[in-house]
Amino acid sequence: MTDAVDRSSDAGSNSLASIAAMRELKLELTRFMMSYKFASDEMLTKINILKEEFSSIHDYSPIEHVSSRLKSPEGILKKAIRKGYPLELDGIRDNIQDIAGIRITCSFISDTYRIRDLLAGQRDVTVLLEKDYIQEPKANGYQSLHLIVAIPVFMSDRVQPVTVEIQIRTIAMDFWASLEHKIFYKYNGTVPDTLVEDLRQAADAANRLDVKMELLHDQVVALESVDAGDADLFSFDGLPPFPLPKGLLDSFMRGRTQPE
Ligand code: 0O2
Repeated sequence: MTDAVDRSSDAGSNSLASIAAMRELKLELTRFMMSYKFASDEMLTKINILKEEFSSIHDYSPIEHVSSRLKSPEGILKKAIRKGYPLELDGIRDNIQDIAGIRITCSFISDTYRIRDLLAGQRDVTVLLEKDYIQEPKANGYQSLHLIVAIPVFMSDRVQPVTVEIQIRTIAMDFWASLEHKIFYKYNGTVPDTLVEDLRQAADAANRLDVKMELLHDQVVALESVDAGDADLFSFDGLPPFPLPKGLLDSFMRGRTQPE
């Protein structure tokens, strides 16, 4: 009788312990996923600040479009199994660096590097890895600038450096990559040779377009600065005249004409 009572109380405390362990695991998993969401949000804020600042101060923004995604827990697990990483949170955190991903689409090739420099130059951003598939495209023609950055996330009880993958590319590169991605999945990864070659040629064409568009843009900018001449030169007592960016002038003027 006492044995039976002891056994049932053992079973009771075991199941309580496993419920507590499961709760703890759930909490850890939630914290784990949230840390990537927060890191992504922090990076998105930085990117949006740059975008807004450029739009209001300069005449155009080098950032055309920004998107982000978080890998699902299933996607993370699949990748960890595929790559043979240890199936525990610390191992996954150390090995899988694209749980949070941000894609920035720019107008011109030089803008991709400009954005890279502006983000990498921020004090709390550490670039852990850079892969320049623009300078060295992949064999299939894929072009993009990839950064793995770490950013500190301030939680209630800890500061956690969290990694984010940032892909920076032009509109033409993005167009190519999304079509290639669709084709790759349509053929389950085994794309017919003719299509592979067509894709490579399309990537070359996209690159030529990028180069041509940037040349055109540079010519227009050069013309604009000749036209502007000294019109935008400002001078204060004792200081030599200096140019004020046209965007800033425009926003001053807009502010002055708005009713109080
Ligand atoms: P998703 O859902 O887009 O994130 P990794 O497997 O990430 O550990 P890898 O492959 O060396 O290591 O990383 P790399 O080269 O930096 O590529 C990672 C991501 O770049 C991919 O993520 C794609 O988004 C993109 N990418 C790389 N190569 C190609 C390509 O040939 N075509 C296209 N369309 N995109 C590419 P995932 O993991 O594939 O998925």
